[in-house]
Amino acid sequence: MLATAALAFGFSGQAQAQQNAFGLVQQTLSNPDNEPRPVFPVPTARQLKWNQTEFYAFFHYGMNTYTGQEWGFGNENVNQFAPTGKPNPKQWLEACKAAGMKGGIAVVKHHDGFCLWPTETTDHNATKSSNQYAATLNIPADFAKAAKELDMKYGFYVSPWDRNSKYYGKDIEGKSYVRDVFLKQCFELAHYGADQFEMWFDGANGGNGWYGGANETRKVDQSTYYDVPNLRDSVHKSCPEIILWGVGGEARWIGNEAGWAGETCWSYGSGTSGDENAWKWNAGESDAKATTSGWFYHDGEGVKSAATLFKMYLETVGRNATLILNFPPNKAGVLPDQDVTVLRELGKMLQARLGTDKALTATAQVSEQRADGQSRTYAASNLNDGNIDTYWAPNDGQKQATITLTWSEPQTLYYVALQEYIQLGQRVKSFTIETSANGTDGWTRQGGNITTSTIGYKRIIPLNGSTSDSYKNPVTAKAVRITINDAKDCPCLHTVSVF
Ligand code: FUL
Repeated sequence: MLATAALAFGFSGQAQAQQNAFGLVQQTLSNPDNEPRPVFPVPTARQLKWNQTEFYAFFHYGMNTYTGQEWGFGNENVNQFAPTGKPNPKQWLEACKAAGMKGGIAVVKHHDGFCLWPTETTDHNATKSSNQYAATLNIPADFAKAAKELDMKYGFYVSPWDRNSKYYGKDIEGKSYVRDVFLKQCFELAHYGADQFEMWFDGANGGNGWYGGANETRKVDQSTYYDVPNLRDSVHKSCPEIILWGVGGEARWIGNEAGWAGETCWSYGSGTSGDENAWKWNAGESDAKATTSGWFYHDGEGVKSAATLFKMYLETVGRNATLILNFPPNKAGVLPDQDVTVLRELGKMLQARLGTDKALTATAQVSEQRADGQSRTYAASNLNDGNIDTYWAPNDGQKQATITLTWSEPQTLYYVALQEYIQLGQRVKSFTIETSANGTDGWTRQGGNITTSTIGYKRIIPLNGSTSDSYKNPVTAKAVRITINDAKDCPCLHTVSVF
């Protein structure tokens, strides 16, 4: 007798389990869409969505804004938190939206343990300050509301390390810091919006602090202390799309705070380049300061130029990392005018340089495309149809390929951007970009000495080979050719853009 049972599989439709004539169970994987086999690791749905946020803001605001510290000790008097105006998260986010950012993360508790919302977990919080704007302050509520109004993504930075709490690293009086303070704070924050995209858990950990007056040094083992698996599962129940960054283990620190990722950058492993052979998806996020001194606002704070920030963008978002760029609100709880101006300039620069995709008007051709499936094709035109859900791929095992975009008239070109269909894994290991003035021959390699190895979620190559001076000496060409020289398996790209 033949028994059939359908099993749900993540990728290629269904697996059929069948008993053969000898009574043994055979499994055949049906793949009606003829999709390429995945190259593991692959991102979870929430990791993919998080990656699509690309460029977002960081706002360091809190007790340190008023004490001039970067790492408060935890012994501050709550009255030192003294805004000179009503803190206005909508103004922060609005200014960053003008720069093309898609969201923001607000620091609502830094290492000093001072919380910017009415929490049940500690009296070291803003609402205990006698300042007129503090009593009713609730940054998470206002921030979430503003983000929704502006159609931006949002999330919170809550420091695991707490230099104020007497329970930190020491379970006393029947209380546990992790259970009764930290996890509770995370759950309180989770309730400020089910659609949060990231919760930021800094790695700075243990050391000296006030700790309720003990004034000593306490160390914890961060790999076990914070009960991360429990935290992750519980927060995901309220906020299914949230990525728990850093200590949370769902996205990684890019390894520097200077706003650059490696030219080679794998979405697994650690550091600036990742590790081609690591087993767990762990895409990079680059955290960088847009201003000239601290993460928090300090008197005399300057701001970097739009040109410097544009370079950072190319070296992070353009190298398969996300960019979280810090703009610290000042003592009045708003972004200073100079920051707002630079953000506007940056937005204009991004729009002028990377805003109009010339690939959309080109004809795309490829060296090979795999056979159509029932509801998918793998045609070259999927690369420039403006749709991130369609992709091109050659046959399984085919690790070399070319993609050519041709225009009927010569084009002035500065950048090429490539995007892999990472749902099936990060695959490309080496590629080259060439242009042709007449569209058929005289192919010239572009991109100077830039290492054109990985692509990943997104790679942007300035054709003149310079990230610091990329909008200079454009190429005039009727065709662009991308050659994939090597990949882990057949390459799968959903978009080629040319600017
Ligand atoms: C670091 C922290 O120690 C800094 O104060 C800041 O918050 C930065 C973004 O992360 O590790």
